[in-house]
Amino acid sequence: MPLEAPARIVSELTSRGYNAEREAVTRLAAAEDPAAALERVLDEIPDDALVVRTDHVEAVLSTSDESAPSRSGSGADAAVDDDSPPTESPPSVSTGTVTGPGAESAGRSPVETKGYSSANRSSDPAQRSLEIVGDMTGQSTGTGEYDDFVSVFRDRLDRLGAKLRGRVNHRPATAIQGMAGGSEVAMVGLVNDIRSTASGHWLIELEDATGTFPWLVMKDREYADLVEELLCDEVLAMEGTLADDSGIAFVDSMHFPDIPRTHEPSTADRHVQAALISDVHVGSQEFMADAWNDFADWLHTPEAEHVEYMLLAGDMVEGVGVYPDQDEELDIVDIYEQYEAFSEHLKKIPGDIEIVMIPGNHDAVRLAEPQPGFDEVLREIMSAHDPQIVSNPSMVTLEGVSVLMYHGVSLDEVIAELPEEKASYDDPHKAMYHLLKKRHVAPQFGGHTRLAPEEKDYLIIDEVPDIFHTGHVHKLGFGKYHDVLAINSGCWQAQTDFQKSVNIDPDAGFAPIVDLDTLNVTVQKFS
Ligand code: D5M
Ligand code: FE
Ligand code: ZN
Repeated sequence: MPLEAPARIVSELTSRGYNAEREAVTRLAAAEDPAAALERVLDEIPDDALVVRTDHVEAVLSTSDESAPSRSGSGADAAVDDDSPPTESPPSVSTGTVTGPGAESAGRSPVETKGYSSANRSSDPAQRSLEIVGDMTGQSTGTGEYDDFVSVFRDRLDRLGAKLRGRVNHRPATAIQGMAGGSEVAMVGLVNDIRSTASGHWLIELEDATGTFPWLVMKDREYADLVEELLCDEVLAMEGTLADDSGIAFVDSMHFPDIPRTHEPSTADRHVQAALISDVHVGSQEFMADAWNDFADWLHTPEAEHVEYMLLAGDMVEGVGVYPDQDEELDIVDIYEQYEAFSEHLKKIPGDIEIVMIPGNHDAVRLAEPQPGFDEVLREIMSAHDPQIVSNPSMVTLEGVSVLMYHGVSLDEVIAELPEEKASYDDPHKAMYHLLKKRHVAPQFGGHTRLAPEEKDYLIIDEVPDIFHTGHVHKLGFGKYHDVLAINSGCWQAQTDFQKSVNIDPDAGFAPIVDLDTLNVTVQKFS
């Protein structure tokens, strides 16, 4: 087996029971004869060593002719000296206010070719900071009883309502009914029902802890356009004028919990990057192993030296029985074997990259959201790379930059319910903007998105994140909403028969890379 490519070296080492430092792998890849060098390293490594370290490799290379990295002809050179994997713009990528792939290839400084000295590597683990802020794993109290539904909606109304109550002079639903016709009124509530009237106006029923009250949006008012964005069960405030009989109010304005325009994102103090990916789907016949291996190889090159974090937003494996007839497209039919295979692919990622992962709807955790992180058995299977395994959704902070990770099942719903120009599969980040505006990752209950009622609503976007990362729709798109960077990562699965039947053309084999010091995004393509 040729061993020029770092990913193959990692596979070889892990198959023999070793993890390896990133630099150790890079040096092996650069040796004159990587396979021979690897054998010698394994011969000479202490018996109790579990990790192949750079000094193990150095010791071997410095006592042999293999010390000089070969500068021509070898595959390792191709991986390092070439102008990196192609970085072209996927058709659906919106560059928005973010540095797009085009800008990246034009303005990028030359690829580092100074050799393999560790001085060129930025990763000093001591400088890292990764904090898990929100993870509901182990916190689930839900029993699925009626009371849980009452408490989760009460919590939602309380906490999202708190973001609105200072902005309007609100009254409870029951108090509004008793006010004089013609009064100016306001209410904070959950959207209970949205109906169009025979004359083309909109009737929106809001519910609070005291009861419900109907609000009428006239079709010619400027706010009529916003009605198309509303989802049942979201929390908002309405202001308006009571009708003469006080039985209904005419809407003058609508207010959403939203991201304050004053939000200023935090950034890292040094140049450090994170790869944001999702939807690997190992076990599917369409899993793109070659693209994944190219990605893993690239992470071992100096061009990727600043990539110190990798966030995986769900659908690690294809799963079993997720959709009808899915078994016809499975490459691995056993769910545990799928995770074993995924784990092998994960091991190819440099060992010094910090990984955080949340589950998705194809993963072997409960389907209803919030989804707790993987159980002990699966954690054990995936333990080699020591990833942080947290719930869907979760908030993590990377060197001061907060990232809300959510798999994204509700995006299907947002895209289905909203008009094309406001949310579409081609611009998945715009669908994400609506979740940010509603400050909730899955507002609508009872549709596609299965929700598990808990005492607390874990799906509320309580703190404003600096980055919002989702996946699921297998489309790449990113942009900024009130200075929050929204990124929907693509996938590592080629088009499935189902996707073909509904004309979904996935963005497969792309890795968006975020500069944590500037929140600029570049896209690496591996397919
Ligand atoms: O979802 C990938 C995307 O494709 C997401 O937008 C849902 C959609 N999808 C895929 N298969 C189906 C079926 N069988 N029914 C409905 N929607 C589907 P993923 O979570 O990766 O399957
Ligand atoms: Fe997926
Ligand atoms: Zn999914």
